[in-house]
Amino acid sequence: MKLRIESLGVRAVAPPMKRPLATSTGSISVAPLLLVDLQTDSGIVGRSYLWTPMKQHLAPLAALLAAMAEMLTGDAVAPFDIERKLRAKYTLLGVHNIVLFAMSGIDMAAWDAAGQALGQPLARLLGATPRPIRAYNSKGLGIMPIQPLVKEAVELVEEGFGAVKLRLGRQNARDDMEALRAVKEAIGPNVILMVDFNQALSVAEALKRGRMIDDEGGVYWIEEAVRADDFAGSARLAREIATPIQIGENFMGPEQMAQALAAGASDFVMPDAQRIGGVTGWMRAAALAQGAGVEMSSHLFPEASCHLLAATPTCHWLELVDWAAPVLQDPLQVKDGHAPIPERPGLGMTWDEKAVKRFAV
Ligand code: SMN
Ligand code: MG
Repeated sequence: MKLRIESLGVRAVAPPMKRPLATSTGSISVAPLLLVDLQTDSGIVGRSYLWTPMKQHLAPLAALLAAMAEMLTGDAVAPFDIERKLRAKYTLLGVHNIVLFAMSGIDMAAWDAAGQALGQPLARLLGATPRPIRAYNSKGLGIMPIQPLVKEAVELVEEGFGAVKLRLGRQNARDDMEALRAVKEAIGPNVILMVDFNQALSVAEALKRGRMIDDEGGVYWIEEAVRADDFAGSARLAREIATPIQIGENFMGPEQMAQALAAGASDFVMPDAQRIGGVTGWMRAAALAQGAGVEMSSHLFPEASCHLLAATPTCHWLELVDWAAPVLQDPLQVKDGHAPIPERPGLGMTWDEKAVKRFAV
């Protein structure tokens, strides 16, 4: 496999979300995505996509990708080499946030190209056999009135899942607890329920609500109760709250995940492929979770994450959202609460070009 990078194409799309989502940070109803096409000299095109919460964030991310592509033209499609080069070029700017997102997008597209060149799905490239990965339905269940919330909870389970995630972080703790009880009752005791505060709480408030959730019982994990980079505060929660504490979607690279693990910031981790450094960053993070004996789930990007979780020693849960499905020719399927890993080479994603045109921004 001796592919070289010829060029990089990026296209911005914003397909509507079937189930809009209100979190404690605001509401989203479209999925702003940047579709990445890594053109190689053999004709193989490596594909990945990146997500941002607002359409307005796509242009600066696209500009970064274009700048990186210029630095990589003619280089081998070798993800570790690409990582080393880009980390060196961006050290003085800071390998964080959207710089890291752009690097992750290129990394995932490079691994996809490698998979295509070898005719193997990414999971196999990583040394794992494709198998169904246990998934929770993470669509919807935002901060909304009880009646539609309860209806949506039932619908999400009926889509064929044994686990769903409820967003919390209302002004008043009692209102959160009311929503939690209503959803628990609607889905029954056999469906697993995670809750996600999206960093809404102070440490004191998180301790208070965490104790209320402990008393209520039946919650599988409490996600991002406090500011994502407050590892000390999160560690206090993990010590004092019985319900497992989950963080990780905002880990900026494996280095930050190492710091969180060292601080005992959570019981579980859930890195995001775009923030942890793509496939390469994920595999380094997976070794850290193995060393710490901590279960590791994914955040968004289910198409890539199912491959990654298959190769993760402490594989826990795949977060299933369908935000990219409108622009994919073969969206991920779910059966009996599991996502089967497609046998198509690489990440197995091809764009539905008609839909890409329709949802272009
Ligand atoms: C989340 C992430 C990104 C957008 C909306 C909601 C949430 C999750 O934190 O974990 O799914
Ligand atoms: Mg979350």
